[in-house]
Amino acid sequence: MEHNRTTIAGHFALRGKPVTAAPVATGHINDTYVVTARDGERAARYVLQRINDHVFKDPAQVMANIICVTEHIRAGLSRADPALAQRQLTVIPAKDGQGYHRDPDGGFWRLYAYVENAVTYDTIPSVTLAHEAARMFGLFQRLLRDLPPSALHETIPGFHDTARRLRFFQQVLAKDVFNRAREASAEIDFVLKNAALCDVLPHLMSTGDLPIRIAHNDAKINNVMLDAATGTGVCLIDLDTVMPGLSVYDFGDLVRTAGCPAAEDERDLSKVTVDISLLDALAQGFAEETGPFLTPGEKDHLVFAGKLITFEQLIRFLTDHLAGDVYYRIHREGHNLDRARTQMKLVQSIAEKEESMNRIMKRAFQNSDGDAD
Ligand code: GN1
Ligand code: MG
Repeated sequence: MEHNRTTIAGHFALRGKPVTAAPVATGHINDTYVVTARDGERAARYVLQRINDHVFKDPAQVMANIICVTEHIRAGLSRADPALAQRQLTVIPAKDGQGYHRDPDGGFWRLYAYVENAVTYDTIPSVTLAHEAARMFGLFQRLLRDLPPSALHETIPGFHDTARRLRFFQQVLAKDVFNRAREASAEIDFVLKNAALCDVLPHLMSTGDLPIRIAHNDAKINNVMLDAATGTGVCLIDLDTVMPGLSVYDFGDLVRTAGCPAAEDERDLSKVTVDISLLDALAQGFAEETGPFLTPGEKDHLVFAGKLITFEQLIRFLTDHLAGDVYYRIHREGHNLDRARTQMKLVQSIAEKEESMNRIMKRAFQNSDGDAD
């Protein structure tokens, strides 16, 4: 059912009266609107989102996580960089004090203050911004080091359990309800042949080489806001999946989305290759913040995680294509298959360049101040 978005926004403790709510076409999961509220002469902007409760089964837990993490980050920054602390994502509570509002149909809505004078990029525009984006994900890890992972709910269980994703893929493939497997046979074969990739990180978690930390878990390039004028990092957004995880997942998603200049759904696969100068910038930016505390096991698996997270994303897009596009919002027929093909090409490119990429990572961590090794 359609809901009047300005009325929904009026249920939150914002300043003034919401007058407009314009849809924003971004993200594959939630519905997003920019709300303008007027208070006499003054106008302020907010971001209103309807949380997808098919994907997030317990939106109240999602909001509890986000409030916990944003408050922790703001407190952590308040002394070192008070101006930056002011520009962090801020949840505006509902008038009843909750972190969300429920509409009459039971839908969950939330409101954030709009982060002004900041931009996001769907593809990476320069090595300078790649460095800064990776530094921001590193800073995120650093600021959350003293928050125990157990403080957060696991809002989507097994989110980066690639073996579980693979099992689900196999179930969907066995049914092939839409008869789409035939045209995707190359991608299906690739997934099945590379299944062993799924087992590497779980083993290292069990030996303690990869500690559980708080991770963003959706570390796409367009989830970092950069100052519109200077390009300096402002904050991370889309904190829905912030929960216990691995630091290498976040770097891995950066390799996927910022280590290659092409879009996630680029159809010209000749453009889908790892750019070593971008990888170098990502490595340096991430090492700058995390060098002093990442374990040797983590440092050694950052590039592998790039391959794995891209492989996982291949599995997820391909599964959704076979299942009839039920999870990711699509904008054209075959969109999920296109996305899957792009991921497959990128996995192949990472595999080809893996050794030189690992050398770059090693150098970046050796050069970062306070290296603990
Ligand atoms: C989804 O929220 P959005 O659209 O940025 C997905 C991520 C995927 C990503 C692929 C909760 O993220 O895991 O990596 O699409 N989020 C969820 O672009 O499934
Ligand atoms: Mg998301």
